[in-house]
Amino acid sequence: MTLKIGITCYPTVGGSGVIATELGKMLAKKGHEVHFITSSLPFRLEKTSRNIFFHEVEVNQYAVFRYPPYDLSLASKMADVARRENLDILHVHYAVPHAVCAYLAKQMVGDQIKIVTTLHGTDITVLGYDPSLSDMIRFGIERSDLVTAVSKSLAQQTHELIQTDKEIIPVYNFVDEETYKIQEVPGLKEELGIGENEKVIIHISNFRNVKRVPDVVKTFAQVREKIPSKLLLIGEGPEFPVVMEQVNALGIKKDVLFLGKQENVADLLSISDLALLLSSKESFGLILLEAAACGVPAVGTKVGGIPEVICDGETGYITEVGDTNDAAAKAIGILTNPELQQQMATSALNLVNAKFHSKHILEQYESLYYRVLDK
Ligand code: GMT
Repeated sequence: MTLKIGITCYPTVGGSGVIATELGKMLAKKGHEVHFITSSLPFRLEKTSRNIFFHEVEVNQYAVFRYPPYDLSLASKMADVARRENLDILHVHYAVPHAVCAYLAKQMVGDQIKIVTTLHGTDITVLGYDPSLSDMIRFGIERSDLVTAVSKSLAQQTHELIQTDKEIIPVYNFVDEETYKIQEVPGLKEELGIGENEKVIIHISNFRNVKRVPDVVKTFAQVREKIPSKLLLIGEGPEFPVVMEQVNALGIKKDVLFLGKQENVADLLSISDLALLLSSKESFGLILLEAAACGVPAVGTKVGGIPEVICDGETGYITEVGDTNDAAAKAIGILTNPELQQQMATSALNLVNAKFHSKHILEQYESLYYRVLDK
């Protein structure tokens, strides 16, 4: 039986936006009708295709409103689309404000529509510490008909931090295996000024404080002393100037490539030998999965969901937050041992297929939709 599903996410925000959009695309391919209800076209939704519809949330700028009420406009749009299109499900990504808006919409249209909320991390591990928000987050979670989290760790953290008994079902993130795969990208290393014999280390993030990008640079500086290598820094965000200054101060400017926001992440991963994600908070770390799918081992920190994505000693290594000496030693261990690097690449691919395959994750979401609808 095919379903009519409304999806709301932050269309421009990293991993959660990517997962929501890719899930919508896969559901549509399977014959479900998918309605994106977002503030702008999700960035991975290049064009609308069969079974995919986009409903833009417009915020009114009436003079009477000092702050334009985005949340109310969203709830009202959700209710409008749900009624008009006869939606079965509103699948929202993030408890605040999206689950709360969905609840408001449900109050407007009636109980037959079910709310599925997926927690991605930031709303719990960052906003959850704010006492003025935690009640609202709990409300959004508890009023949802079904709640998922992108890792077991996030599900557990939510129970502890938000103090809720609500069942939270871990459903892992996934990648589009058509895009993220082992492939040759001839000429790209040369185009970027990287020597054939140089190793490539990659870090991709939004340069927020929790990503600890300065630790990535410190780790790279140690690797570079032992191995000819380049660091690719992809993305941008608040810590960007700090990192630039650090790179200059360390005198390693010629070996660090600031590439900013990039569309062709799979290509850049294809020329990479190692991914680094040394965050202090990370519910999953989608980039680690993208790297694994491209056969790139990773070194990541022992926080949140990272140890669920990196299989320590098999697809990469886990290190303590802030221990850049250990991270560097582990990186050097991989980069100086081609046999180990190859073994880890193979294990990473096997892990993606066994634990995170998109087909399997899609089936999990579908069966949860049927469960919540009692079908
Ligand atoms: O990491 C961010 O700042 C962005 C945020 C997002 O909304 O995309 O990422 C969260 O969701 C991703 C997709 O589920 C996860 O891969 C990230 O680990 C998670 N970020 C944090 O937990 C800090």
